[in-house]
Amino acid sequence: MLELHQFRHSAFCLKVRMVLQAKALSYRVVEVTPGVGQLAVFRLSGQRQLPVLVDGDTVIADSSAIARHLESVEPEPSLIPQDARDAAQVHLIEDWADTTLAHAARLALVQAAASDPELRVALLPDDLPEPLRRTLAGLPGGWLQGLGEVLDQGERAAMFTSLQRLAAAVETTPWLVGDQLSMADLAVAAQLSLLRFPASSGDGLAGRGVPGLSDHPQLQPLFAWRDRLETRLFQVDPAAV
Ligand SMILES: N[C@@H](CCC(=O)N[C@@H](CS)C(=O)NCC(=O)O)C(=O)O
Repeated sequence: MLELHQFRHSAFCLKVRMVLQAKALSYRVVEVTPGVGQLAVFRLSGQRQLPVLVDGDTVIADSSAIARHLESVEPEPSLIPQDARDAAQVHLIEDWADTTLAHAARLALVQAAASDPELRVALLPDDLPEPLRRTLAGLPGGWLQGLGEVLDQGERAAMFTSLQRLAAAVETTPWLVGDQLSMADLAVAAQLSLLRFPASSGDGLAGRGVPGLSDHPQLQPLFAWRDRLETRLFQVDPAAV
């Protein structure tokens, strides 16, 4: 059986789960603990990032490489259009979602978690010892912001404009490219999970997200589109959100 090594709240890992679900493939999930667990990931795949897919003797890192592998293992339904122009657009949107959107959404979430202890705790791995969990919850706001990069106003505004345009697009059609589900839809929907958590994130997180974006009226059509896609793929109960 296919084995997906993942971090539970990683958007790239969600992207791969979406591909597996879309293709109705059976798989087993191996949850990796950030830090210590990545030693085993390195031994397995020669690098430390997740997702990693194990398919028999084949070990593949990187969500896009995994998606291409799954496309060859199970061509139906195809997530890469036959038409060359559509295929090029899918590739560009997937690349944008995996780089520009992923970067901005991750920083926006880190900033939101810095000032929200509940969000911070909900994002921690399940197997973290309780005393450490309590310590992290009790840290004053701003501790995460000191850790690294900050999303500047220009980057946040650029992300918002892109999301606004996508929101307008999905009000008229359910597919970002062509007339069927593609990698473009899955790559964008997966990264949106960082801005507003989907039902599959579980009770502590579902429906929560980055203030100012997750609750912005103009972006609601986009989150509703993502929720419909999730429901279709995972058969989750929308009432649970
Ligand atoms: N391009 C990679 C990006 C994967 C990635 O950034 N994974 C993050 C989790 S979301 C990771 O493993 N971070 C831990 C690290 O870099 O040590 C993909 O598409 O899979």
